[in-house]
Amino acid sequence: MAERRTQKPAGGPVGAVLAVVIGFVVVLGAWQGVRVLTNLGYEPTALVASTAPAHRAFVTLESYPNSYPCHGSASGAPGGGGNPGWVTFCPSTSLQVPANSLVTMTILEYDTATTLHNSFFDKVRGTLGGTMSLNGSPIAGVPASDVAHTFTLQSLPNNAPGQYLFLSVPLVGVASTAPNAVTIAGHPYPKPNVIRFQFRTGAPGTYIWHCYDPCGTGLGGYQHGFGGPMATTGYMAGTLAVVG
Ligand SMILES: [Cu+2]
Repeated sequence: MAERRTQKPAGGPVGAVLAVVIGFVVVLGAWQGVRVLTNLGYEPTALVASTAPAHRAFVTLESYPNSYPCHGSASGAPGGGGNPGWVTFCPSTSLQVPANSLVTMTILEYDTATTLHNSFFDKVRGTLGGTMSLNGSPIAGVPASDVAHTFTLQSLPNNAPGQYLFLSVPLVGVASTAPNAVTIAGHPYPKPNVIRFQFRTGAPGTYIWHCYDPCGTGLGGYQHGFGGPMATTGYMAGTLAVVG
């Protein structure tokens, strides 16, 4: 389980005023988030309607506990590739979206959780409204123990200031007891969690994205889980090309 920070209550009248102000900001923030997600829902109609068609993009990814759905086999046998047991994103980790655009991203999460090493990544960061929707409900974060993978997008070293981009969302795992519900590439999977969020792109450029959940193999201690698929583009790492 992740460590939880507890906050001491501030004492005296200053503390009381501060508490009211903080409470107001929290309520305002929550309202803003819900307002944005009311538009978002499953069809972000209002936000999309206010954005010219040329500047909208929709990206769908899936994440699986193994590689059968999207890695082929060199031997010609059905699916899985060289490491069928590796966790992976599908159908491709090479993404492309238009510059200066509103991107709506949907991720179908079929894997179970592995507790994060770093609870920075259990919060939603850098998306429109600071929120994402989980099966249609807006959330801003989850317990670190609920996370299966993260989708963390960032600039490459030496990107120009107009090409700075950072966002991270926790991809909530399905329950380990969830029954199988679908068959993909001949293999059974549970009903996925549907995660949706939006972000805006700026100037054309190349960006990278990565999972920061220790879902991989190899290494040990606090490095545990950061080898194998976590160290391989096409599995838990990819690129985002923003094109003009
Ligand atoms: Cu992962």
